[in-house]
Formats: sequence, C-alpha cells, structure tokens
Amino acid sequence: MSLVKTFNFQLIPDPTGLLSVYETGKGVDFEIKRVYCLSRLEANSTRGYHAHKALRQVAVCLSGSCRFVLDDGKVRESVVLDSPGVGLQIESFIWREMHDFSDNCVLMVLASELYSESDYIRSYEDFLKEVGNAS
Ligand code: T46
Repeated sequence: MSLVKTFNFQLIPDPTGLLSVYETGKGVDFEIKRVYCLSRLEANSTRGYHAHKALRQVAVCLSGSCRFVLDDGKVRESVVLDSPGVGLQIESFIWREMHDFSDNCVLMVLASELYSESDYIRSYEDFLKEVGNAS
C-alpha cells in the first residue's frame, strides 16, 4: 500500500478567483486543532526531517509547489503538491521531508493536535528504533 494518500478539497472557482474549503469531515478525518503555514521559503531550502508520535496532519500547497518525501522506515515515497484542491494525509510515525519549494510556495498544514515539541522524533536513527526497523 502506498504511503502517499491524497484527496480532493472543494474548490469554488468564479471569474474573480478561486475559493477552496477545508473542513473537518470533508476529507479531513480529525478535528482540526491547529493550522500553520510555511511561506517566504528560501530557494534550495529543505524542511521537515522528523516524524510525530501522535500528530496527524493534512498538507495543502495553497500556492506554487513543493515535494514531500514520506518514509515509514521501510519504504520512501515522494509526491509533488501543487494545488489548493489536494490534501496530503500524513499519519503519525511517518518521517517527512519537504524539498523543491517553488518561489511562490505557500504550504498550509491542518493538524490534529496543538503544538508539542515532545511529540517530535527529530533523529532518523530514533525514528527507525521507534518503528522497529533499526539495524
Ligand atoms: C511538519 C511539517 C510538515 C511552533 O512553535 N509551533 C508550531 O505550531 C510549529 C509547526 C512549529 N513551531 C516551532 C518549532 C520549531 O522551533 O517552529 C520551529 C520550526 O518548526 P519545525 O522544525 O517543526 O518546522 P518544519 O517546517 O520542519 O515542519 C513543519 C511542522 O512543524 C511539522 O509538524 O510535519 O511542517
């Protein structure tokens, strides 16, 4: 089964622009407790390089594009996000990295939990131990 799970959000275009709707129960299967955005990203920068223990998230690229790498300790997959109408589901205990930010990239993330640094696994070695795949 693929690590990359995407789904579509409601888009309401009209001649003046595009309205996109993000709502618990409409693709997002958790109560949205936090929303954060990444913007003004430096060219050639990369982010992420961690997993979460409990947090579940949905990432949406509101503008421009970026590439997510998802890794469960066995398989590593990559997906490009480039539409405000597409959500990428990121489950707990999945290592994630973000690469290839376009100039105008704005990445929004819908989160199931409030911010907690203790929920992060920031070392890949520790992550492999947690998912039972350390050598
Ligand atoms: C994720 C990917 C997709 C806060 O204080 N509150 C917050 O809500 C967030 C998200 C971050 N922070 C602090 C924690 C760090 O000191 O901001 C700093 C940068 O956070 P982080 O290293 O987690 O940033 P990214 O861009 O590598 O990762 C972010 C999310 O934090 C993370 O959960 O899955 O985007």
